Amino acid sequence: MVENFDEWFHDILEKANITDSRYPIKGMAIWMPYGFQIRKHTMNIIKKLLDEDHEEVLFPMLIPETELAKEGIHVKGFEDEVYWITKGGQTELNEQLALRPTSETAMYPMYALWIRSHIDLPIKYYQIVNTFRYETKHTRPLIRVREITTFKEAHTAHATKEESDEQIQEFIKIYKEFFDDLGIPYLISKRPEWDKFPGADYTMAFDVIMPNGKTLQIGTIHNLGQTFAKTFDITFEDKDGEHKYVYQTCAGVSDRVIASVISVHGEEKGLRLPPKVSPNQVTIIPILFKKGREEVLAKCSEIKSQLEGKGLRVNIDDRDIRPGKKFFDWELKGTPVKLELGPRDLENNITIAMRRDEGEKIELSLDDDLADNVVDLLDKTSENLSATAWNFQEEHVKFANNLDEIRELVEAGNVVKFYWCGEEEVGHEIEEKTGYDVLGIQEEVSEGKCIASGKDAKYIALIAKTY
Ligand code: P5A
Repeated sequence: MVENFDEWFHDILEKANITDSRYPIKGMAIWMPYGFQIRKHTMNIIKKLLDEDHEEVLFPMLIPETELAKEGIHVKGFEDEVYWITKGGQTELNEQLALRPTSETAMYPMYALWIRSHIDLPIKYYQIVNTFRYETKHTRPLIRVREITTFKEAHTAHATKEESDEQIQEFIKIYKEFFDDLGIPYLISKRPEWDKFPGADYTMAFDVIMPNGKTLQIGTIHNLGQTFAKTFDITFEDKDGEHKYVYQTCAGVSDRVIASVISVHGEEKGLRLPPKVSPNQVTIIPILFKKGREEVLAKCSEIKSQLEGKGLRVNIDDRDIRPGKKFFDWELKGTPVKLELGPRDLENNITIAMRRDEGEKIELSLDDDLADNVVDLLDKTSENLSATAWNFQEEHVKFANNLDEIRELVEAGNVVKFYWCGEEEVGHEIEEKTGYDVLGIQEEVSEGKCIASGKDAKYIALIAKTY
């Protein structure tokens, strides 16, 4: 477990060549090659999951002020965060243009043109783009950025409320699969009224507990009801000939997903990447002496091809530096399995494998089974990283019976469950008295008394320190 998480996170991004935050605009950073690869593999997973039942599109980045301003609640929610373009060259624009903070108001005027009849529904589009938010809270690479470079946003429209509720369940299922693939545990909750997405009927959120006990929101799913449909006049002619407003949903994940992959699995010595997103799943390290050098290198290439034949991503680190330094580097970069091969191993027809998550050395023989054995080590790595992360979550969600217990438990690095009557003022009171954030409702209950008002509890809710 990492001691000083914020410092560790900051350092690892640079040391592992993930991002460089020295770009001269606050909250905007560069994706470096190693980070870019992790990002690519991560986004490929969510794309594949969405592509089964959604279609990818690409909208312009600029939104005319008149469109952005149309939905009152939405624009109110974002008014302090929008970047504006006011000039084209020397010319003042007739209408200022917003850099999208999210794309509802870019997309929905077009949905109004595209949707005519019930046969046009449902529409299930998504895009992966950069969005801009002038965040006023302390910015942090990947966690709170002003240019969200990896904004996956899905936007759907349906004929009925039931279908839109089903879509919410579908998004929940997709996000579960996504985070399961990454070995990232999650807490799912319904956000309180005061923290839902601006313009939504309700918001479901995925949060992960970071190593320091603070939670990070890593995915949100919103049922927009008919609010935007009414604002942007998105109607369709139903089977009965009546003109009706559509029901809409949207769902998003961001760079935060990659932040969580790094943070949840990382440890003092560096990253521990889940094989599914690791740029190299296997790194081969030749141990080279003058004698037998060519033979060892030739065998390494042969092993590489053998593993690639199983669809694995493999690299050979043949840099002219000490093997110890190579081990150190790949430990830092979190490659899941290392294979070491020296002249003596070659003589004995073996290679020494090491799993990044466990660090134990395993002798594998250099025969036809090698690739299967390596795949097996990678599978075990994925399972172990996931199980370790889920155990951490289980150990860090506690139940409190009063506000003092909440404070004690949160300060000790936990997320805390408590009984809540569900009243908004009481929720605010709990947040004010503790200084923490109510994440949301986890389940409805018919027993227990509210921790603050003493009234009958309606829910078990979650409270935590948050990013
Ligand atoms: C859903 C997609 C939306 O914007 N519109 C389209 C909806 N929801 S959201 O909750 O506001 O954001 C979606 C995801 O982005 C994360 N996020 C951020 N990540 C990094 N830096 C930021 N400044 C930032 N702001 C929001 C949210 O946590 C959510 O996962």
